[in-house]
Amino acid sequence: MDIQNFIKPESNIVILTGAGISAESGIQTFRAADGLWENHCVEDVATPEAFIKNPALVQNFYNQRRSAILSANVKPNPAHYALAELEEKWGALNGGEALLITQNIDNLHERAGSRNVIHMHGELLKMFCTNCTLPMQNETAKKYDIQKDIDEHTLCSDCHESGTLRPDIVWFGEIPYHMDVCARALQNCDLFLSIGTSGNVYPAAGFVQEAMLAGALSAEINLEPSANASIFSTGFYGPASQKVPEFIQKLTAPPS
Ligand code: BJW
Repeated sequence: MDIQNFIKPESNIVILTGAGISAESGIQTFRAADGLWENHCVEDVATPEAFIKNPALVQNFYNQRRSAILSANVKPNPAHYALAELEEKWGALNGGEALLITQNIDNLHERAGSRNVIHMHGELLKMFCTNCTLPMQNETAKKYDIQKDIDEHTLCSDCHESGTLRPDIVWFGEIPYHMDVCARALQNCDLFLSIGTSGNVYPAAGFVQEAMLAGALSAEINLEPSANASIFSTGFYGPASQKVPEFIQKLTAPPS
């Protein structure tokens, strides 16, 4: 299917990215290889219950991943740059809007130049204080930048308690951020593009259905068909660094 010929002027695009877009930048995907981190199932480390039971273990998981994304080897790849260029050009070319929603907690979209990024699962370089935050108010909590490790001695600069800071990550059972913005964009979307996500985690995995029920076309770009591949209008399979720039080049080329 040639998506380009179906995109009319003033079309709105919603792009959802997952761990696969950052794989070629040197960041391991969430469910990579055996799905284990130091013999713990990754799903079991990314929960509020795990944090209450063993905060040091959970902080260690995120401390390691924070230092990994800050390492000199980790850089945006051509897929991140192509999306930043799309954001910059789309309004002028088409008159519509392009919204980037990422499940990723790294900062590679911003480093590639994307300005308007929704981090629905939070950000690894931010933290908040559980003592200063009302229960279930993670989204509106005061966020602090963090580049170093967090441990039981890290002090909150506001309440001066120690051991109360946690990474600004949406864990299983918590409500993802900016759901209202996502729902509005999916309602008004003409093309939904999903990149590098396995389609296992909701609500993100259900976005394709929401967009299609509102009349959108949809495409996925992934190494292999995702868990909900059969729902998409079309799919392009291969490394994101190659397939995303190809797709965006076609989408933004003048009609022949
Ligand atoms: C490449 C590539 C290359 C590789 N090029 N591609 C039963 C049924 C349905 C739902 C539930 C259920 N039981 C519980 C739930 C809800 C639960 C859920 O979905 N659980 C599932 C496991 C079933 N969801 C939640 O709890 C969410 N909250 C919620 O639902 O609240 C209720 C609510 C919602 C809305 C409104 C009101 C109320 C919260 C989910 C939070 C997820 N958090 C995590 C961890 C934190 C971040 C972190 O530590 O990294 O977010 S989980 C983890 O999965 C992480 C990711 O963002 C997320 C998605 O993973 P992703 O990105 O798809 O990565 P992978 O590794 O799975 O896949 C990578 C893909 O890339 C693969 O397909 C590769 O092939 C591909 N790839 N290299 C292109 N080079």
